[in-house]
Amino acid sequence: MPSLNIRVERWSELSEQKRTERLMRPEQSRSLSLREAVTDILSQVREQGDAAVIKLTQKFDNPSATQLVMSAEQKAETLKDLTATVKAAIDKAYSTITEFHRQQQPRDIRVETAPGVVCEQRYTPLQSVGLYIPGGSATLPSTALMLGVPAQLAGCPRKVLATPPTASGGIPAAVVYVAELCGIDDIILCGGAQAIAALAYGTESVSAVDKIFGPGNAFVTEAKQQVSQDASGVAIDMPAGPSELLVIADETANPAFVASDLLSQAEHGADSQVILLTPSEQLATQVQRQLQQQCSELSRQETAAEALANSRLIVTDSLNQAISLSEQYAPEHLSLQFNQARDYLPQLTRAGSIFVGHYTPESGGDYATGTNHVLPTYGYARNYSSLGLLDFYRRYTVQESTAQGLAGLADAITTLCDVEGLDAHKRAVTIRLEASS
Ligand code: HSO
Ligand code: ZN
Repeated sequence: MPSLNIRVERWSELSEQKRTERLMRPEQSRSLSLREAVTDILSQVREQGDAAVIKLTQKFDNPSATQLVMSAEQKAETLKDLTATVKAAIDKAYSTITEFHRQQQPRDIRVETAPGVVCEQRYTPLQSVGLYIPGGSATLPSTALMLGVPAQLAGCPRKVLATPPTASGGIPAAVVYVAELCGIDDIILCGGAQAIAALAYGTESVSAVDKIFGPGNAFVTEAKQQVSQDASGVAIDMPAGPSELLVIADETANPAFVASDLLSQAEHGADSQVILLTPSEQLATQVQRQLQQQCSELSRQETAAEALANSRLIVTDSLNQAISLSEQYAPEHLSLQFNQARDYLPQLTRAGSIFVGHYTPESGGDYATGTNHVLPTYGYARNYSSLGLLDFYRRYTVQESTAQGLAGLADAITTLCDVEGLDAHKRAVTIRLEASS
């Protein structure tokens, strides 16, 4: 294996410009040609429905595709490939993820805000949700769990899962099994922008959904963005991009553990980004050595090596400096490998998900600790939340006032109507005051 392109750098020795560069994400392609290609796919599906989706599926995934919805027979046939070991692993993950998400159930509230005036906040599950599971280089039954479990717990009446078929038309048995566990109504065998279009606009065989969830490649992400801004009225979960991991570690960390975590995210894709921040130069050098050694043993070593070329091993002046740089970067995953790491949690709030201590590998959260692995990337941990049960509901309000209640608020309302110059608004109040006096 060739030597990896990853250096140890001291933060204090970097110029201002280099510092900015070091905390920058790799360029995400939202090129004009990508945007146009996606717009074209969306309009084909909007105009020609199933015929367009099937044609695109034949072109990109399965040359002999003839229908979109997976039949009961196809599901049964696929499930024959499920081994007892994989089934047990999925059952375990299903149980921890369900445990954690069940506790996130929102509660309605009812408040008397003034005498005779009651306000309520209620939650209702989204009517129909579309769960997108990427295909491509890795099959992701874990992502199906991360979307299917909260959709099921929220009680969304219609749940559709879309995933691209292989060239021979199949999808992994593990994904079909997860779909059954989570009570998915239909599995749609298509991927890419055409799948997002089918979910957003509906076709003859797929009815349009209210919200689309799930990660995907640049086409899927671009399609989600475009449909969320057009007249379809569909919502999306979050802008999601390539995987990221930032590790903060000190001399108490095990360099082999740290390197294994960095590689676990690097193997996702050449555009993944992994960063180590440490006040210990010795640790940084040991991790560099470990990366070289462990990477050469991976089946996806080329992908991991490409991702490592975008990655950084940075020596900071102190643990506190590492913490403030992490807050600036706002990583998708943040791993804390130093003693008493929990004590630092109050200072670390800008991350999608935090992994505390030497024995909490990031990959634990990808599969089975119970947290959700659909997380904000690209610095969106500044202002977007990690996916959770609440994302499968919508929140709305109710208010009721008695005649006396309205009388008590009348001065405030009518004065503000005058300030805004809105007579009809004011009249709707005074007409009632007159009627009730
Ligand atoms: N780390 C990925 C999720 C994943 N890992 C799925 C393995 N399978 C993004 O959070
Ligand atoms: Zn992962």
